[in-house]
Parts: sequence; structure tokens; C-alpha cells
Amino acid sequence: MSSKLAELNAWVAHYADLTGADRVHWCDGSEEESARLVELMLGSGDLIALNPQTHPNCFLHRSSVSDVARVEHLTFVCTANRDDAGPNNHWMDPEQAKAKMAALYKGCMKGRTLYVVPYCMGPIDSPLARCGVEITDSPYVVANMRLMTRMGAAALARIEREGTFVKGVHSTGDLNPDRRFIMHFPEELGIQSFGSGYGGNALLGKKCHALRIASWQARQEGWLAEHMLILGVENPQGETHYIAAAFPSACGKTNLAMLIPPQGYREAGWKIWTVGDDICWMRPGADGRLYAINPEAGYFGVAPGTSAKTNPNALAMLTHDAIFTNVAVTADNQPWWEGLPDGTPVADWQGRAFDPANGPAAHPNSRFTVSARQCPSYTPMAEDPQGVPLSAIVFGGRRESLVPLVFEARDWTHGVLVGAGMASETTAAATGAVGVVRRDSMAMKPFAGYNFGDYFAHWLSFDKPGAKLPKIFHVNWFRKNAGGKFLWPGFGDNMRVLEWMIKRVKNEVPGHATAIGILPGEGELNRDGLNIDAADLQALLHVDTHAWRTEVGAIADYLEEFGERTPAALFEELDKTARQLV
Ligand code: SAT
Ligand code: MN
Repeated sequence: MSSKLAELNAWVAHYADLTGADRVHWCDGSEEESARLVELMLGSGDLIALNPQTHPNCFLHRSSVSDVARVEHLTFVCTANRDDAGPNNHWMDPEQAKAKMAALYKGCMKGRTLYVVPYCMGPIDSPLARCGVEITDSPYVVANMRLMTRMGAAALARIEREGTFVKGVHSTGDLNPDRRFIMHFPEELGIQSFGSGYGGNALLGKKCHALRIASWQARQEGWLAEHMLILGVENPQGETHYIAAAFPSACGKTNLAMLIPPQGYREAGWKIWTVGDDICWMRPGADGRLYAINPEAGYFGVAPGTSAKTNPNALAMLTHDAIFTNVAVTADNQPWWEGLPDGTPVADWQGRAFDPANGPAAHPNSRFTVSARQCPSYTPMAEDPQGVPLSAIVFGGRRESLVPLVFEARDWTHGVLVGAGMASETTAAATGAVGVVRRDSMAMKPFAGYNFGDYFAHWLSFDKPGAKLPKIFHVNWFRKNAGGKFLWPGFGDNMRVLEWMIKRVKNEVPGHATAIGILPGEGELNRDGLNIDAADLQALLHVDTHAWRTEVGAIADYLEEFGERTPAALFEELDKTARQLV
């Protein structure tokens, strides 16, 4: 097989030749193809079947031990001009990067099949969607791309019609961490990845295309590609407000996207609908509102901590047709991870007999891959080609002190500052130290494909005459008391914060203006049935003037890092905050 597009055929032929692949297989995305690939991987040990009674069509994949997370230090944005990549990215000269990668690709697929994976990010008939083709030698990647994207014949047909597509090349190589690179060439819509089979490094439609390349494309075309979940909040009147929320990896985006309202809310008729859990592409519509699509078709979520208490919807969607990566297994071959109240692991994520002395049974960044349609809170609006109109944008991080439970930005410019200045403690989703506070603007530090200074300016540019922009909020579910205990119960109770946001959107409550933004006023946060004492709630909504002055100084220093590219409006806005912190 081949395509009707000469450029695509020539590109595939070039890599088939360079890599020395034994065979070339063009993926059509069919059930038969998927079944054949699963058979192949069961034979090779790439997949292990899980208990067919409890988990039909579910499989375990154990990765190489040193290939379990994104590798930010090996991820590069290769632009002709170094400043275009910015201090927020690692940069390499594009020609040098290509030469390095060509040397690695040479002969790397001998004895392997080269899979050609056409995919569409977003509903196949959406004007907001964009397509790509990934070349890979990993059947595991093909199986994941089939769940995570609209992959196969329909995507290829759209690519042939449009003529443009993101070109991604991936080989697992020998999985040697010393020969691992994730290169991005935004100027030519290209990605080259080598030496890793892990999600964010290898499923090129995800972080590489839908965030790094797409953010670049979005800037040129007047839209935004963001690291955000999208959910719908339906109130008892049947009205649905859509909210997009940015949190760094492994900070609870999946849990929030699939939230089940607490008792009282459910009975009253509140519902949460899940549109996406990781990536949001948004663009202004004719009416001036921002419309959002989830470019993905599935969820690649963190397994540990997922339980009937934290995310019952996720548990429900993981009982069939799912791939688990680096989880543990029980004696009867069910997937297991830390946080599940039942079951006992017998084998850890590396397949060793479980011994707590070796650390957790499931890797802290172990993952599940599953089609979005299996989620009980799935909404057909996720397929709407026009996207959903946003009422609110939320930024959030993991901060054990300082940052209150929730506050609203004064206006769009202030909201952009709040997003730009956000910080979070690092997690296991990327290799490196865990728990260190770092600035992570809009949760895009590892994902913006260009200079953050230009990125902030692009965000500001949406505030123009006729725009009906969403309100911007900041949340922090992770505030702790002096004893190290979380002050806020989180999970389903986050519904209370969402409800307050919607009341603000509808102008139903006045809020309480402070130097850092608008907080819930006395009695505005619904506490019915909430198990938290008044002192803790007060601590959660406290603005420590002294500590915030230090924070404002730190944000100013950070914004300086982008030099002249940082918009002056952000410094002016920061001054406004500073002047009120008295
Ligand atoms: O591995 S991914 O980058 O796709 C997940 C994440 O870290 O957000
Ligand atoms: Mn993510």
C-alpha cells in the first residue's frame, strides 16, 4: 500500500531506506489490524494478557527499566534562531540535530517492521483538527496511537485532501538512555524521536505534536494549544458550562476531568461531563467566545492513586480494552497499583516477585491507555467539530503553602500573568527530582514549542474588541498545614470550587477582592456536607501579604529571564499586584 500523496510516499520511502526496515506496513486502524498486532506482541512478550474474566482485552506492557517517563533534558526544540525556542526549551541547531538523528536512524529498523501511522488530532471533520503521520518500529506505539488518536484510513484520506501533515519519525532504537533524543522542528512541522518507547517520548501525536508543534502552529494561525483538561459542568437547570484547566503532569487533571459530584450535588442534579483530560486546542469563534476541542481520542493516565475514592469513572473505564504500562499484577493476574484498597501485588512493574524493599509495586508513573468513549462521563460533545464554548480557564499547581484554594484573576491580562507565574512541585511524570517547586507557566514548561516571552504575548493578543473571553481562575488543591496534612479533601469536593466559579461567571456572587485576585466571599463556597473545620477553611482562603511580596519578586525575576520578549503588560500587571500587597 501507499498513499495518493507523492510527498508522503517519498518521505516514507526515504526512512524505509535509511532505517533498513524489513517491511513497511501502512496502518488502516481496523479491528483486524489491531488484533494481528496484539497477537504479534503477545508472541514477542511486548504485551502480557491480563485476567480475561475481570479485564477482557486488557494487556500489560513492561517497559525497559530506564524508560519510564519523559526526558526533558533530552528533548529539544530546533529552530533556526535559538531565541525563538527560548530559555524555556533546550535548543539544538536544526542541521546538527538532523545529522545526529540520521546517524541514529541508519539501519535501526533492520529485522523490524516500519509502521506508517496516519492520525488526526481532533474530530476527523473538525476545522480545528490537524493531522500527522508517525513512522515507528514499535507495535506498542501503534496500539497506543490507535487508542489515543483518530488513527488510520480516515486520517489518511484527510491528509491526502489537505496535503499538509506533521511528519514524525520514531524508533525505539536500543532503548539506551545515552542514545535517546526527542527533537522538534516546528518550522518544518517535523518530529524525530529515538531511543524511548515511553508515552510522551514515543506517541508523537501527544506532547510532541499536539503541544510542542501545535503551539507553534497555533501562534501563527491565531489559536492556542494548551496542556489542559476540558470538562462540562451541568447544573440542575440543565445548563452546561465548559471549563478548561491546566495542571502540570501527574497533578490530577484526569481525576478532575472525570469528577463525580459529592452527595447533595448529585441529588440536586449536578453532572460533570468529560471532554478531555490532557490537551485542549482553542480558538475564537464568530461570536467572540473561545471554542475548545480535545485533540485526543483516549486517555493516557497515571495509574497509582486511581481508586473508587479518587476517580470511580476511571476505574470503571479500565475494566476492558485497556493497555496498562508498568503496573503490578495480582496472583489472579489483575492489574494493581498503589492506592487500590483491594488486591495484593505478587509481581512488581519489572516482573519481579513483589518485595516492598524494592519500592512501590507499580511504577509511580505507571499508566493506562484507554479510549475516551469508555469513560462513564464521556460526552458526545467531545466529537463536536466546532468544539465547546469555554466559560472559564483554570490554572493550578501543586503548592503546599502560600497559594490559596481558589482565586479569580481581575481580568484577562491579570489571568495571563497568573498563568505565566504559576509554579508547581515536580512529579514522577518526568525523570529527575520529585517535589521541587519550579515555575511552570500555564503547565507548559515542558511543552511550549517556542519562547515563553512570545507565548505570553500570544496569550495577551486574544483580548481584543469583540472578544468574549472566559474568566481565568487559579486553584491549589494541595495546600498543607504545619503538620503536613492536606487542608482540602480534593477529588469530588473540588465540585464546590467549580460551582463557585460558575456563580462568578454568571455574576451571582460578588467574591472578595484581594491584592492577588478575587477569592470566595464569606459563605460563598458551599460547605454543606463538607468535612472541614472553619480554621482550615480560613487557612485555605488566606492571603499572606508578606509571603506574596516574596512571590511577586520571584515572578518578576522569572519573567525577566525571557528578556525583551516578555510583554511589558505583564510587568505592569505585576506592579498592580505589588502595590496592593500592603
Ligand atoms: O507521557 S506524557 O507526556 O504523555 C504524560 C504527561 O507527562 O503528561
Ligand atoms: Mn500531560
